[in-house]
Amino acid sequence: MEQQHKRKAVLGGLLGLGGLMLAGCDVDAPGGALGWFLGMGWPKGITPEATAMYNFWEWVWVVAWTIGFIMWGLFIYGMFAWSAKRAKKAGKDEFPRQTQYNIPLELVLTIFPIIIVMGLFFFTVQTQEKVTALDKDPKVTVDVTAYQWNWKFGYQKVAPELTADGQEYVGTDEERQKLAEESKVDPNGKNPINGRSKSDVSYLHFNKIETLGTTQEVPVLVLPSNTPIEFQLASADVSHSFWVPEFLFKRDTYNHPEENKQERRFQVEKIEKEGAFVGRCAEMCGTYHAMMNFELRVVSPEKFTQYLEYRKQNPNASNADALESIGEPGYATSTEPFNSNRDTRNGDNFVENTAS
Ligand SMILES: [Cu+2]
Repeated sequence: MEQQHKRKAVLGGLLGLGGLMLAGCDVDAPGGALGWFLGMGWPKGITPEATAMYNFWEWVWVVAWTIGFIMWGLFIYGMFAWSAKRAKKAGKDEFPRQTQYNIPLELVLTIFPIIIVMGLFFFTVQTQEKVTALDKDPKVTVDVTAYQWNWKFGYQKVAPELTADGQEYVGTDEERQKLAEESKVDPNGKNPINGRSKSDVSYLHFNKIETLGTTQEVPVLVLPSNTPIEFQLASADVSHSFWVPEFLFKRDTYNHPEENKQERRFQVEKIEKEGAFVGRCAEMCGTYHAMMNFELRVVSPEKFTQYLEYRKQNPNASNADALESIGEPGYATSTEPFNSNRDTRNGDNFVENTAS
């Protein structure tokens, strides 16, 4: 008994150690032309989470192609080596030696796929845990509200190291948040959903500094580079999905995310590249779903501090003004707004940035 426990403990320890070793390595994917080919058209990621997924994606292809070539090789070899024609020429029977019920072979053919599936499973979980982890100590928390057919971005919290006055910035608009809270109860007493009003928007977040997308203007979400960021997602109507292709990540925006058992938060350790990146809605949400674009504008932390300060000091100025004040293009450069007027049927629903 004692012996058995010991053996179990040793085995457990070894498995744990092996797991740790595997979990500790995040091996770079092949580069160059091979890397490009194995990438199968995926964009290069701009966050450590995206890089982890990209590496995993490429290594899965390495394994898949390797297994593929082995199997094709065996298949083609078998076709020629044991053809009926060849057997006839050699004066042998039509059929080669039959090997069914070969226990060692069948064991190999059972165990190998199990090992492959276990390996894929292990690395999937490992990558997924890294990507969805909520332990990245965010310095900026942004609220993302999706609606048919645009986006609203708001700054919920910014850490002291990124503010001009060195104080933590809390952006919640208490007044509107209180109004939203009151919407839980229908004043006429008609509360059909578990005693709550149909127009309950208490789950939405309202901030003092917000960027709202319109038909004329693509919303530009300004974020600092090299900073941990948390996104909190929600939808004001149907389900949408927040997708920045360069994050290699998307997540649905729900209404009442908590009640719907959805995690509205996700974090990135940092955005490693500055610039403009198009963002899209990735959940079919109605007529103008395909036009529900936004732009992620990644600027240096210093510029971000100036941007935030400008918006704090000039609550009535537009996002474009704030962007221009830090020497950035005022409007989206990665995508264009579309006219969502349903009368436009000539395919000419492309409009210039005209908000100015
Ligand atoms: Cu949508």
